[in-house]
Amino acid sequence: MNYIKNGVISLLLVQFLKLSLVSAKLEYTVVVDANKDPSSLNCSEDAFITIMDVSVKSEGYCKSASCIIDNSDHVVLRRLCENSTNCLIYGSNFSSACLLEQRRFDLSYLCEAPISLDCSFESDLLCHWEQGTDDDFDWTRHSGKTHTGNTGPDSDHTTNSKYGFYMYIESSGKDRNDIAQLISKPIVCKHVQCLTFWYHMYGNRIGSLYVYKKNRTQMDIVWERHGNQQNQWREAYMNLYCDEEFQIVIEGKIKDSFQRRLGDIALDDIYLFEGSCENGVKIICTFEDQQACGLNNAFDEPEYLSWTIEQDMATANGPAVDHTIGSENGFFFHLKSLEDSGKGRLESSLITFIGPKCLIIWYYIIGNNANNLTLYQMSIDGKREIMSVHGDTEENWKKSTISVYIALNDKIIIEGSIKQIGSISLDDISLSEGACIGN
Ligand SMILES: [Ca+2]
Ligand SMILES: [Ca+2]
Ligand SMILES: [Ca+2]
Repeated sequence: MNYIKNGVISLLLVQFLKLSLVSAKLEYTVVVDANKDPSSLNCSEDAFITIMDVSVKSEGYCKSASCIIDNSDHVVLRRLCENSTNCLIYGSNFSSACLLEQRRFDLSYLCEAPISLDCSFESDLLCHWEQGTDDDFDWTRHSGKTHTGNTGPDSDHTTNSKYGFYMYIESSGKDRNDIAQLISKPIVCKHVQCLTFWYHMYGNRIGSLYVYKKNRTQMDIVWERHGNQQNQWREAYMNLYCDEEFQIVIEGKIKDSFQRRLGDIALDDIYLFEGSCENGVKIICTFEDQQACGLNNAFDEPEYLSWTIEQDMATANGPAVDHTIGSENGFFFHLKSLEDSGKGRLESSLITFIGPKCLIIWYYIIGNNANNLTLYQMSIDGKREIMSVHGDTEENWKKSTISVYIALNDKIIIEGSIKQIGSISLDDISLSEGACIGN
């Protein structure tokens, strides 16, 4: 939890988020001819002109290969048009020598309009998302339960009620491996953007949910989940790095099985903002970069054990898959004792990210109820327990949600205690603005 580094930035970004939008762009070309009326460059009301290219047409006296438009004319063009929604270009505006005889050239420009890809699906317009057409079926907008029992959510995520809408893939009547895609408007590239949304994947025969980053030549998987994720809405978040324009494709896929379909996958509350997820609304520790996220082992008592970052512990008394990506390739924090008993303590860095926060932690305890995981908040007034759980017969990833009020320079302490052979694992620890609601 790199609180010190991210704290101030996080608070600023929260303020900034409401204003942060991505852009959609449309490219046009006009022919500018000095011997005719002025040419007009037009964008829609909320879109701004960017000059892309000025190239001399090949016919006439002016040979494109030999005619290079002076830099001063590019400057004039930009001054006349850029950051406006429309402008007029006269041939007489230009002074490049090669344009003197035949003032005729192509001018391509871009209309760039801010759009938001945020969508709660409460309106049937799907915001700036569209149904894919190169797929097998469409996503369905729906409220309340889906039409098939034992799969799908009972309510949407935004309103947590049967009146709120979400999108889902209706699995009944579909063929195995059928896909349905939701595709965003093109996104003008920024260094990094954070995409978050909530998904619901409940049922025995749930297929897969993929997010792709699509550019002109390829589609890359940036996020994926497979199979049953229990009857709850879960949050997905991913950084989208880019060096060119791209679209986001969210794809639901029917399970590769001949059994009756019971795999309704749902989606709600998409949110895209500039900056990385870690610096934005929340601090997230997935351990996928194999960094400890500001959590350090405290060896202040001699018998204390060490937490380590691991993956695929299937054969060594740990989870076979991590929580973030549900894969044997995913990483998590892990504590185990080779002896019968032991304790391991992790301490966060000092937190400067103050105020009411929601702390979420995913844990996996192997062993019986003698094995405990306890969280403390360490403040100037001392140490206070904020969560305590122990192992049970159901070994899987479980979630704990804790509302905390963080004061300046508080620390979070995570203590695992193993008394029976087994282990404790942690993944996807997040700290986000405000008390926990609807988690
Ligand atoms: Ca909704
Ligand atoms: Ca479709
Ligand atoms: Ca992980």
